[in-house]
Amino acid sequence: MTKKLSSDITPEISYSSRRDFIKALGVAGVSAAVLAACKQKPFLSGEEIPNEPSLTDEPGITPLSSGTTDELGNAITSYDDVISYNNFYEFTTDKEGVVRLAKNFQTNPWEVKIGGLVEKPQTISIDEIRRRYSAEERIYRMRCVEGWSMVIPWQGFPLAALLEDLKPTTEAKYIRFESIYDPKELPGQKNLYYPWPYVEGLRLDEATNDLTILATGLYGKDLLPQNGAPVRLVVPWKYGFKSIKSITKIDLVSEMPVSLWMDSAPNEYGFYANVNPSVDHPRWSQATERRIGEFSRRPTLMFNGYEKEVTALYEGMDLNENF
Ligand SMILES: Nc1nc2c(c(=O)[nH]1)N[C@H]1C(S)=C(S)[C@@H](COP(=O)(O)O)O[C@H]1N2
Ligand SMILES: [Mo]
Repeated sequence: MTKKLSSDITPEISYSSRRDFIKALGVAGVSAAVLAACKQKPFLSGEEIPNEPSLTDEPGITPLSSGTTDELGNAITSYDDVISYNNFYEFTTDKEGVVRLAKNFQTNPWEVKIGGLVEKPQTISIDEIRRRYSAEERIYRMRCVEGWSMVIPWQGFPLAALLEDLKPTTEAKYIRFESIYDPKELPGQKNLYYPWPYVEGLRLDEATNDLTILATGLYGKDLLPQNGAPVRLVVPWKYGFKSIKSITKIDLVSEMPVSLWMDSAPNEYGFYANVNPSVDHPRWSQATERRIGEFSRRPTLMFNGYEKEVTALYEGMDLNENF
């Protein structure tokens, strides 16, 4: 099998999605003909468009306890966008096609096999995970390496809580995660270009940082398959691809794990993948991003705006080398 030189993760240039457009035009009251004519040139700036999160127009959505913005005052992304614009290559590389293909994906029963360099290896069911670790709400920005971002209200628990129960041995330096491997149910895994299963990893001190959570829900509801049900990682200061979905295996290891992206395009995707506006991707700039639901781009923040919480983790490291 020949490997392509670069991956399929491409910058998001033209998702001024029809949906966003139609929403905005609804507000402005402009005809569909004008929409067609202006497709490539958005004429409304983000500032003119009310970006109210629609918490109540989806049935079954619980009002959020911690408000409708993140700690920087950014509005949370609409539920509709969070559950219908997804990267989940096990289904398809088409972001707007995941939702349909993932619809009937079975995520209960589900087990996570945990082992490696721990005193207490265990296989836990998703029900047991939910019982043992009570979920709290965390509103986090998520910045995809492709140049778009969202603000998502997760429910989850600190990965540190699980690690405490596993009792990593002193040799454990990294944590390695694996997503489900099931080519019969996951059409994207028939694409042999990618080295399935999806693998990701963190350094142990990154894994135990309080920002790092295992999420089981969002917007007050259980995760849907397209968002990585029943349990996925969320590491908000790193590019979205680190936040591995539908986890079936966790191992504590002594060597830096090789992720799916490092394996398929090592010159483009490093182990750390910290959001950093001054380190460009080889094929595009990372200085700005488009918040889904907005039209104009905004500057990307160092560590995705979580500098205070995580800068100390990388003291003395060259972040250009360790991208
Ligand atoms: N197993 C798995 N996890 C994954 C991905 C994937 O393709 N497979 N895509 C990643 C990427 S690139 C991003 S941006 C986020 C998207 O999460 P969301 O669809 O819930 O917003 O999931 C990440 N986790
Ligand atoms: Mo991503």
